[in-house]
This record gives sequence, C-alpha cells and structure tokens, in this order.
Amino acid sequence: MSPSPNASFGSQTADRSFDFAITGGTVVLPAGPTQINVGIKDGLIAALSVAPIQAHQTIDATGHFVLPGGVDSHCHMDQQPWEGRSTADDFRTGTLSGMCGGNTTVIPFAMQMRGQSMRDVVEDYHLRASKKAHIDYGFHLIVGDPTPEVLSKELPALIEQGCTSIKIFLTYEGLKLDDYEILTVLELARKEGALVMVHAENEACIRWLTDRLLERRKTALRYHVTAHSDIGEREATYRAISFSELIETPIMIVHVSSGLVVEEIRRAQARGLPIYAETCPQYLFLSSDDINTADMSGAKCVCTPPPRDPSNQPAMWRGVLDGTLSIFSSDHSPWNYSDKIAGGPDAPFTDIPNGIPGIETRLPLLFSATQFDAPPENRLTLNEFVDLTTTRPAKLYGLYPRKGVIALGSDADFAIWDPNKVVTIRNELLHHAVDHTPYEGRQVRGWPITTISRGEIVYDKGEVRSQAGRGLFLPCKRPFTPQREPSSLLTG
Ligand code: DUC
Ligand code: ZN
Ligand code: ZN
Repeated sequence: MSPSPNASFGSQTADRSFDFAITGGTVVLPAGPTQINVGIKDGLIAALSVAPIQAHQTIDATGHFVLPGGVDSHCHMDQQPWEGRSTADDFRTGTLSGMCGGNTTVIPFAMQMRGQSMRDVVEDYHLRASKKAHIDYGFHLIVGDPTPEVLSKELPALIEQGCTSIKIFLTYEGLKLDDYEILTVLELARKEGALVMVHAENEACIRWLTDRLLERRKTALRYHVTAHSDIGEREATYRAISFSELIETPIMIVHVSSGLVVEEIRRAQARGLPIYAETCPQYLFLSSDDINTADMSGAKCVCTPPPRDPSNQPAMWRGVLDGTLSIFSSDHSPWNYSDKIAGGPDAPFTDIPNGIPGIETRLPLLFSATQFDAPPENRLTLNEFVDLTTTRPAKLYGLYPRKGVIALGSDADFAIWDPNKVVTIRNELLHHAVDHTPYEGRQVRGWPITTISRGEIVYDKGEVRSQAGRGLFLPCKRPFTPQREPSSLLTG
C-alpha cells in the first residue's frame, strides 16, 4: 500500500446501476484494509467489488484510505446554559465541525436538571437538532432528577423511542445523584437493556479539596487539577463498578483521565465484569503542564476530569493499547476562551467553565499519533483505530451495523483520508464556533479530506456541501437484552 495524493471526481456513463462509486482506495473493511471498489445506491452500501463499478458519479480514492465515517459518541452541543454561561456550538456548528473532521454520526446529550421533565427536555432537543444538524445524531439522556415518574414512565418511553443510553453524574450541584438514586437508575437500565454512562468523580473530595485550597489562597489554574484529584476519580469509579456489580448491569465509565482509574477498570474487567471505558484526546495529548501557565491561557485546557501530570500518560496509552479503554471520543465541550476568562486575570480556578472543544481534531490527533508518531510498539492498525473511534461506539450505543462499519446494507457513511497530508492545526481551519483550539500549532500527519454521509458528499477538500437540517435522528437499539428478573442478590 503506497498512498499517493489527490482523490478526484469523475463520471461514468456506461451502466448506471449505482448512484455513486468510490474506486481505487484502500477500504478499511472489518477483515482488514482491502483494495476494493464501493458501490452506493439509495444512501446504502450496495456493492463491495474488486471488479470495476459503474455509477452516475465516481470518486477516485487512489492513494487514500476509505474509513467508515467516524462515530463521536460523547460530545456536547446546544446544551442549555450552565451557571449562567452558554457554550459556543449549537447543532449546526457542532455537527458541521464534526463532519469536517471525518465524522458522520454524533451522539450528544439531552440534559435534565433537577425539577425538569426528561420527556420535555428531549422534545426540546429534538426540535433544535432536526432543524440544524448536518450529520446524523442520537441522544444520550443526562438524568439529573430520577423521580418515580421519570424512572417508571419517561425513561422507558424514551428508551423505546431510541434514546438507549443514560449519563449520570457523581458530582456537580444540580446534577449529581446520591448512591440510592444511582442504584435506581442502574436498576431501570438493567430492566430496559440500556447503558449507563458514569461521570465518576467523588463530590466530597472535590468540595473538601477546593475549600482547603481556597482557604490557603491557592487559586491559580493549576489547583483545578489538585481539586479534581485522581484519588477522588478512582473512588467514584470503584463505587460505580460496585453498584454495577450489585445490580448486575453494564456501565461505561466516561472520560477516564488517569492511570489509577485505568488500573481499577482493568481489575474489574479481569473479574469478568461488563465495565466499559472511554477516554478522550485531552488525556492523551494534553497534560497538567498545559493548564499551569503564567497567564490565563491555561484556561483553554481546563476540563473535568482534568488532564493529569505528564507521567500519567504512558498508563493511559497502555489502557488504549491493551483494550481496557475501548472507546475514544471527543467530549467536545465548546466553551469560548472569552467566557472561560470572563472573571479576569485573577479569577480563581473555580470560576473557569470546565470543558474543551475537540470534535474536529479528535480523529486526526489519534490517527497521526498511532499511525506515524508513536514508537512502533505503541501504534494501532487501521482496524484498531476504526474500532476505537467508530465501530465500538456504534456497537455499544446500539447503532451497529447501520453505522460504524463498511458492510453491505450499512449506511454509505465514509471518511476518505489522505494519510500523507500534513496539517498544522489552527483554529481558523476548524468549523466550530469556538474562539480557540487547545491544539493550536500542533502538527499532524493524515487528515480526513472528504466526508460522505448516506451517499452524499457533504464535505470535500475544504468545501462544505451539506445543508443544516439534513442530519437525521438515529433511534438507537437497546445495547443489551432487557433483564426482567432483578439482580440475583434478590432472587438467589
Ligand atoms: N463532563 C463531561 O462529560 N463533559 C464536560 C464536562 C464534564 O464534567
Ligand atoms: Zn462528565
Ligand atoms: Zn462530556
């Protein structure tokens, strides 16, 4: 396989049985990268053939890699204001940015706070997303108030309608659930075959550390990392694992940031527990050094949990390479820098909104690192790259095989990569509405130059060809078999 530049469009007239063909590329099939042509009809993959394919329109992908369109299963857009401040991306700019970064599917969150009806919240998100999304989307449900009505009526109905994953928080005033509430949500997920995603940080550890740091006037940005200790993250992870074990239902620990937590998850998985885990670019490509700046620019890298000390990174990479961490998503949280530093240069770390943008840079950062930059023993095959970023998220959130794979009958969603394109990441290249990227100035090799969604070229070499509102809501299947019997602790 020796890639050469310039995929180009052409048209053929002989046999018009396919709407569209992708020819000449190295196509990443589940069985491995294969020199094969792809035929598309009615938005679906209709042929995979070494023989030539005739179609109305052909894209020549010679020298390029043809990957399934990325599935970013953790991103925030159009979320309601948080503590009086709003994020920059709505569904229009958030999905546009994802699409230009090689994704064809996103799963953002519909967030319920205390006192809100989950059903009303989701209806509102549907309204906004359906008018603005460029690519297809599902919703995870953030459950901030698991009342009996929500647990017995609203959630079962929403799961039936295709919102089959639930995020819960073990920290944050207004969102965090107590231990009893967590158990009731897990119980519901078991009954319904849904997956619970856990934001695992210990609230009391954060509050105690924050209070003591502020008493000592330790207010600089770097104390954000101290306040959100990895010990507190590990405790909450262990608690969530224990609850999952007690209720006997799988969970997903999201945005794992530290080697301590990876170890805890590995131990649980070694005991045979169905514990899944996700990490994100900020825990592999940023560190606490990026927050510890003399000026406020470190606020660009403040997120929760925070990027850890650089000495932590080898353990994170080990977790990716040995499969303990099975999903790599962006956790795109699009705060503007201007909002992050609105409190002025002396604002304490507690004043900085948590979260960083990254939906468009997620895939190129990992591609470059794992195909070229890492030492050979730390590289991933193309299939492993696709699994982490695309196939496993589609499987675990009930979208496979419609999404996440190049196979007959799947949606014709592709990202065509130029593996030799060298890009210096600059915020002005990106399509989000955020005023910065934490990866400004970083050079990567390999870039998704063309995105195809349901057989439509929506982005090609810098040109946006899609319309806001073309994205479809994706009802997700239940990822697990519903268990009508309660946990064996009650039936044994
Ligand atoms: N949790 C997330 O999932 N994203 C951003 C911030 C947070 O706390
Ligand atoms: Zn979270
Ligand atoms: Zn998030």
